[in-house]
Amino acid sequence: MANQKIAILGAGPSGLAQLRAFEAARRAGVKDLPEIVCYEKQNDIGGMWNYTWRTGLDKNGEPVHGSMYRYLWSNGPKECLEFADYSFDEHFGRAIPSYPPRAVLKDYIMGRIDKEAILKYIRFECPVRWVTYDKSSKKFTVTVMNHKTGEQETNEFDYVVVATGHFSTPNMPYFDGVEQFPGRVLHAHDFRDALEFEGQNILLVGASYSAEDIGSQCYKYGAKSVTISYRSNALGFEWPEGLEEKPLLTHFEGNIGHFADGSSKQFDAIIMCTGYLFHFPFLPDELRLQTHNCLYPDNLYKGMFFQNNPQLIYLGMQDQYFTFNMFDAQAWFARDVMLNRIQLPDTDTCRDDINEWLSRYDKTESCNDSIDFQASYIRELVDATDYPDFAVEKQADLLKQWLLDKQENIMGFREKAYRSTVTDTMATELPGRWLDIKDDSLEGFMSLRFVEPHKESA
Ligand code: FAD
Ligand code: NA7
Repeated sequence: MANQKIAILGAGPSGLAQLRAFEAARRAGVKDLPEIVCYEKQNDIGGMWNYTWRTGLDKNGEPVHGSMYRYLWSNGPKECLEFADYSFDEHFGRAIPSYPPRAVLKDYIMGRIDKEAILKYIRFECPVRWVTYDKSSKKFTVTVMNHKTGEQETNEFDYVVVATGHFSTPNMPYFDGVEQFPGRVLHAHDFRDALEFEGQNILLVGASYSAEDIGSQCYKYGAKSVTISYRSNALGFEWPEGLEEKPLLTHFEGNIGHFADGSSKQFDAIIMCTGYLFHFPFLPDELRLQTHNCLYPDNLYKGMFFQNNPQLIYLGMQDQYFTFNMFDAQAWFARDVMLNRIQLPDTDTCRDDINEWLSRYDKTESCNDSIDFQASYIRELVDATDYPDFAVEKQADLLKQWLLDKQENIMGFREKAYRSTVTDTMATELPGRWLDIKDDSLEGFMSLRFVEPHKESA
């Protein structure tokens, strides 16, 4: 192993999980570890959780990675993303509510990183430009642009772990007349501050997490009206007055949007909440994962190992009910394959296994089925490694409750509290309505007077 080299592309939660997995092995006394280099486009760790005010291009002229915005609060209970080897209690030293704002979650992610042990592997401001594979040497060549030196660098690796995320390159549809729309037209990727839309009539196209959350944000921060236009299914929540759903937008005439049901409305701004493209501009076709946002991308054995070349490993490419702990489960499994502790089966057996998971996925009908599906995927990975066991099935139950809570009150679900499956600690409650708490900073949130949960909800 010692003379093996591994490239990790990206230092977001998935890339960090991979670094942490090797670090855990080192701490457990494994001596013969491979050499690791992690290339990161940004100048810090944290991936999507780094808030940036920039849109378009970054200071180096690279596409801005960040899609997160001010006032973003966790959209799922923190109890369902808790690291099994680093609890919220360990980080904060006391119980906090179940839905923290972005800065609080980022603080938690960063808290687990032993900076001294991990940062030395990361090369910041080094976007990966190109990756090739040589069949005879069985090695990858990775070329990066080092913006710190202004020079390109090329190195060879035995494994490449792609952890570059998939919520960064906008899927931007066209609607007739949009080019004449007189107001702002942007994608959710470029949305930064809901206050920009205070007093405006805004149209959100798309009906998934981004539309739900950006719509709620804009309502919270004073938009005059929010209209969500859906293509397949409405989100279907009981929205407060001022927020409504309409079927698909057909076209614009000036600032008037027309919808499939024949209705129309005047808008000041349009936000396309139409999802993201899987975009790997640094990969040639034969190495490139081609998929859409789903729970089991095809051609990935165990959701990670590229069928055409299992030395190429993709982390975090699934749509995500579970996040950080799923990335950990993947990273530990991937590490054990790279350390030869787990042997990958032959190509046909991998294909059969992928097919088996895809056919299970085909049978999922409801959101609850999807949650169970992802939980069983994680269970399989966790059972195969020494990642600390955690109650993924109980977390799946919490996610099902989360869905019910959103149905009950889409503007108030973040006031609910859940019990940690890792430490058994019951979360505290927010001291007031989520709608009324406007400061999303770490300091502001941690200085709130959290309320001990009522006995019955505990
Ligand atoms: P990312 O976090 O996207 O990190 C990828 C990293 O790769 C980045 O640091 C990027 O700079 C780097 N990179 C990209 N291209 C290159 C390149 N060519 N060369 C070098 N480096 C590169 N999850 C939750 O659990 N809770 C939430 O509330 C939540 N809210 C979300 C809200 C929004 C708006 C979005 C977009 C996502 C949200 N998510 C949420 C999901 C989020 O994507 C995951 O939590 C997590 O960030 C995924 O980690 P990742 O490491 O796979 O990808
Ligand atoms: P998603 O979950 O991939 O959803 C994309 C949505 O956009 C979905 O409702 C799509 O409708 C809709 N869509 C896509 N193309 C179109 C067109 N052409 N017209 C109308 N509607 C369209 O992306 P999100 O950004 O919501 O969420 C991604 C992550 O970001 C998530 O993890 C969050 O935590 C934050 P469909 O249902 O396919 O008809």
